[in-house]
Amino acid sequence: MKTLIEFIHQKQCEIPYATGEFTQLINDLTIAAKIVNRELTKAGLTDILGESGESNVQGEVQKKLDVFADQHFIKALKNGGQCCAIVSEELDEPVIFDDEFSMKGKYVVAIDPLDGSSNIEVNVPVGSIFSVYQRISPVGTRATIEDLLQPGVEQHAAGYITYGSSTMLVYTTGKGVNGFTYDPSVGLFLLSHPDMKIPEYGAMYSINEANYIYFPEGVKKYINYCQEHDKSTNRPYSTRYIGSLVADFHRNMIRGGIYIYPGTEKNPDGKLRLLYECNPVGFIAEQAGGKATDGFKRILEIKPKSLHQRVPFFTGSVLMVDKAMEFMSLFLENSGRPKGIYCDYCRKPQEQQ
Ligand code: P6P
Repeated sequence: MKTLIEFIHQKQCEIPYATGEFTQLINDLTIAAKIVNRELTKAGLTDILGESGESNVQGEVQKKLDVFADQHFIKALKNGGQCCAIVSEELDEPVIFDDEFSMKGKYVVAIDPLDGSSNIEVNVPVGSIFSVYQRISPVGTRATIEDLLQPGVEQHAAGYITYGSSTMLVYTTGKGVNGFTYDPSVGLFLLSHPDMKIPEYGAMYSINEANYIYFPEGVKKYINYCQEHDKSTNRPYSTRYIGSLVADFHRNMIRGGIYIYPGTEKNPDGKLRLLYECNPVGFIAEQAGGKATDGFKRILEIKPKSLHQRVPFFTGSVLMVDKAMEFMSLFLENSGRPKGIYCDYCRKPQEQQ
């Protein structure tokens, strides 16, 4: 079995910027992942469960493990010296290092340190998600907000760690997707899933149907399409929704399927964050032969306007995402907005908009 570092060194020639710094950065991320994994596996036994008493920028109550994971990813990236700035789901403001060592870092990182953490106390898989960009601002200076607001097409790497029945690192540097399973007995990530590809079709759709009445008409019609068992084609759809993006997406990576978190009447831009959820997962999806859109356009081409910007998210098997997009395009208002999505703004008479 090939270790992660052996794999990166072997691929070094294929990755133009895979200098030692890049290998170091990926290694820094895995150090934090190992520490988070250790705490997760004993979460039920130590006083690490429960709430930190704080809330994050999402307004979500932070679990103690959220804060723990955030602190360790930031510490690992700072100690490694390759990263000059971080945007994290857990922090309102970006971390922009101003020590000389860190300002020489070539990369900036967007992270969701512990996605799906509300599932921890019920022992459901959670994940960490990361997205890596080369900085735009000069090396040796303090990073700027422009370094962090780059579109997804500029990512140099993206990955997730899924803390499930086994802990896996899945990542891409734009040359395909590879999966590594963690062996705690030796403390190493070992290549277990080389050159991962999402099946172009699958039988699973993942969406929180409790929000059905608030979905755009196109999403409702797509769900109905999945549920209609057409005897001639015998479409064998099932629905699986874990409530943990990384776990739902990883299943779709292996078996095929679609994950949808659409805009709703209450939240027209949906729930998921562009920088540290949709861009990295979308990069992996595309590199594995899948697709990632907001229902209409490619996620990776969206120019971020703010660090914690939300976007509707449709990702997974290419033919399933295409079918869902077909329904989204069929049901549009004259304004071009998806039918069935309203917000206070667009409810106002036209002259006020
Ligand atoms: P809901 C977790 O909070 C998360 O960001 C994703 O991991 C997950 O797919 C989604 O939100 C669950 O959201 O509204 O269905 O509970």
